[in-house]
Amino acid sequence: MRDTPSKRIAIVGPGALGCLLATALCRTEREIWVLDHDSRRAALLQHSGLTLERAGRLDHFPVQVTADAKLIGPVPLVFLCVKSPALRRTLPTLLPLLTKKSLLLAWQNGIGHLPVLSGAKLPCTVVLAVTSLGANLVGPGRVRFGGKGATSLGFLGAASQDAKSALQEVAELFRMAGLEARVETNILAQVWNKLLVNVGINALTAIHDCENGELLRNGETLAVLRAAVLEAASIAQAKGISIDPDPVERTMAVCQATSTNISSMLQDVRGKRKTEIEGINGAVLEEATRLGISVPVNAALFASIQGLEKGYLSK
Ligand code: KPL
Repeated sequence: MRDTPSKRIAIVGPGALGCLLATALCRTEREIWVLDHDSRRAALLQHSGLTLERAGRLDHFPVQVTADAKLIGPVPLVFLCVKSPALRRTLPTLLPLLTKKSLLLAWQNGIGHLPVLSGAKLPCTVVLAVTSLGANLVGPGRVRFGGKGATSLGFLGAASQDAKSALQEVAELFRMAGLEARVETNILAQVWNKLLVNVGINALTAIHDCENGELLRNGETLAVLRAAVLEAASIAQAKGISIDPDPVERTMAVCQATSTNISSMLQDVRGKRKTEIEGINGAVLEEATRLGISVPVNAALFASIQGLEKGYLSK
């Protein structure tokens, strides 16, 4: 028998992170539904389920997968795991899932999604989820664990007392699923802390077609990583955002912790998809231009990825 809808969680987008979170949450007694805009893939995953590869082990998880949000219906918890370029077209399709009591957790990298979410007239409460978990999609519905990482959760805008209690329960649910999670009052600082990591890792791994850990083993890439992160940190400081100290060391630590991971941007480039570059190095460049600060390394990384995208998207 199916659980009541109040136990249902909808995960939007069966990409690497969406699949990883779905498989982790299958360990709780919640009913996991995956919403996929691609109805053929949805039918395939509904039939074959999701597979997690971790430490040489394969675990299989049957989940409900559909392309029709109405089949899922209103749920208390929605994980929005599509990449930021797909956000605008995805938000209107979520309306059947959302009520004023729903929490919508947005997992996008960078900062490009913030104005889109703030400007969307959604009936629910929006939560930003910032994670350094690593995940690689190795086939439809098949995800390889790419490294442990903590997740920070915090509200995009004002939140009611009920929403605050619901978010504490989400953090508890994460712990039950074996994931590290905490609720933050200043989530914007965490968004920028993560942005700085993505600024240093994502474009460089995509340009050099290498695993995250490789950036540490090459003097040249390490110098670019350092310069890009320091430029972005200077923008955060100019904006009065209280990022954590030592952003370069933190970025290097993430490279180490996810050393065999293929960054999400490299996965996108290999899959010939639009990347999140506009919301990462592109957003740093945009903020810098507004502030009249020069960020040549971020500008060069932005231009290189746009060049790669142009090569395969125009075909
Ligand atoms: O967030 C990531 C990504 O690939 O987008 C990191 C943390 C760099 C892991 O690969």
